[in-house]
Amino acid sequence: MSYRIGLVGKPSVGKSTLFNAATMNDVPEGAFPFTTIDPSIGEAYVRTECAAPEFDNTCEPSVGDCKDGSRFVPIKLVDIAGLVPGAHEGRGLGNQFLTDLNETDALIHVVDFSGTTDSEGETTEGHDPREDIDFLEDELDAWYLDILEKGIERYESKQLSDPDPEDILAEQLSAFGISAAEIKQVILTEGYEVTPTAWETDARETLARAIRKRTKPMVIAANKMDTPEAQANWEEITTDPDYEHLDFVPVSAHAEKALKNANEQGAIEYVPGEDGFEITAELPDEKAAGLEQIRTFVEEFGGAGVQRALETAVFDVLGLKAVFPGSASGNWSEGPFRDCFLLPEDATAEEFAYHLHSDIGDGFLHAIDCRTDRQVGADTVLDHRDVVEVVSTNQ
Ligand SMILES: Nc1nc2c(ncn2[C@@H]2O[C@H](COP(=O)(O)OP(=O)(O)OP(=O)(O)O)[C@@H](O)[C@H]2O)c(=O)[nH]1
Ligand SMILES: [Mg+2]
Repeated sequence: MSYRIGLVGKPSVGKSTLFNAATMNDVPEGAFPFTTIDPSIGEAYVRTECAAPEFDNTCEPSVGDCKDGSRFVPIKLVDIAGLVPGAHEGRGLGNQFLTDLNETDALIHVVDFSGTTDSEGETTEGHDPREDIDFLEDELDAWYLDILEKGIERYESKQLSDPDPEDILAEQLSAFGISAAEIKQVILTEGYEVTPTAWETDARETLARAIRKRTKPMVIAANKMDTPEAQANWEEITTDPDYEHLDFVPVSAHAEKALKNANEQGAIEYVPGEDGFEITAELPDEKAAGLEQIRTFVEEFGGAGVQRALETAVFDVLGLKAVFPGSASGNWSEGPFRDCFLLPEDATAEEFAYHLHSDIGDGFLHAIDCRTDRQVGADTVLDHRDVVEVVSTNQ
C-alpha cells in the first residue's frame, strides 16, 4: 500500500503545476479556474538518507531511485480539483472534490502567496492568502460537521437499543478512516462526555474540527514564492501569531519544474530538493540567466520547496518512518538494500514483518537490528532509517 498525499486549494493556485513538477506528468495547467476537473494520481518521491553506505554497500532500489546518497521512496500524489467557498453545499465542483479527498492520508494545501488570484481563482491584486488558509479549513470542517450531525441523528434514532455512541459515529464517519476507539479518544481529549445528545453547537463544531485535523493532517505549500508579492506575504504571515500553529513550506512549483526539465534536457545536473545545481552544457545567455535567477531563489529558500512540502507531509505531519529490510549476515538473497518502506510512527518489528508479507508475519520469530546485530522482539517499536532483518518460520 502506498500513502496518498492530496493537493488541495482554491482554483489557480498552482496545484497542477506542483503535481507536474513532483511527478513529471503533464496534466493541464492554466491561469483560469477549474483547469482540473478529474483528479490525477501520479507517483512522487520522498527522500531518505540511504543506509547502504553505512554498511559499505551500494543499494539496488527495486523502485524509486538513489542519488547522491538520497533514497527516493515512492508515494502517491493526487491533484484534486479546485475548491471554492460553499463546496460542502455543492458549489463549484463541490461534492466530487470531497469524495476525491477522502482517499488521501494527508493534504498539502497549496496557497497562492502572491495574492494575485481571488477566492474563486480569478486574477486580482492584493488578495490576502490568510483568507484562503481560513476558508479551506472552514470548508473542510463544515463538511465534517455535516457528516458528524448525520451520525448524531442516527445515534438518536437508535437510542432504544442502547448502542455505544462511538460505534455509530465511526460507522457514519467511516469514509474518513477513523475507528470508534479513536473517535472516543478525540471526544475525551476535547473534554466532552461521550453523550452526543448533550452536545451543543460549539461542541459539535469543535469535535468536527478535531476529527478533521486528525484524519486529514495538513501542510501549507506557500506557492509562487518566486514573486516579490509572495515573499512580502511570507514575511507577514509566517510571523503572524494567529498562524504559528501551521507548517508552512516556501515553494516555487515553477522553479522545480524548470530545474527538472533542464536536468532532463542535459543542461544541468539537479537532484530534486537540493538547494543548488550544476550547469553542464553550453547554454544561450537567456537560458543561463533564467537558471541563475532560479539559483538565487533555491539558495535563499533552501530549495524549490516541492520536495520539502512532500517530505514535511510524510515525515512531520503524518509522522511516517522509513525502514530498510536488511541482512545481518550480509548474504542478500536478492540485491542489497532493494527496498525501503514507509511505516506508521508506532510500527513494531512484528508489524514490519506483516508489511513484508502476511506469511512472514505469521511465522515471526524475532528480528535483528542490522546496525547492532542485536535481536529485537515482536513489540519493539522501530526507528526511522532502521535496517532490520526478520527471522520467520515462513521464509
Ligand atoms: N509565478 C508562479 N506562477 C505559478 C507557479 N505555479 C503555478 N503558477 C501559475 O498559476 C496558474 C495556475 O496554475 P495551475 O497549476 O493550473 O493551478 P491549479 O491550482 O491546478 O488550478 P485549477 O486546476 O483550476 O484548480 C498558471 O498560470 C501557472 O503557470 C509558481 O510557482 N510561480
Ligand atoms: Mg489544476
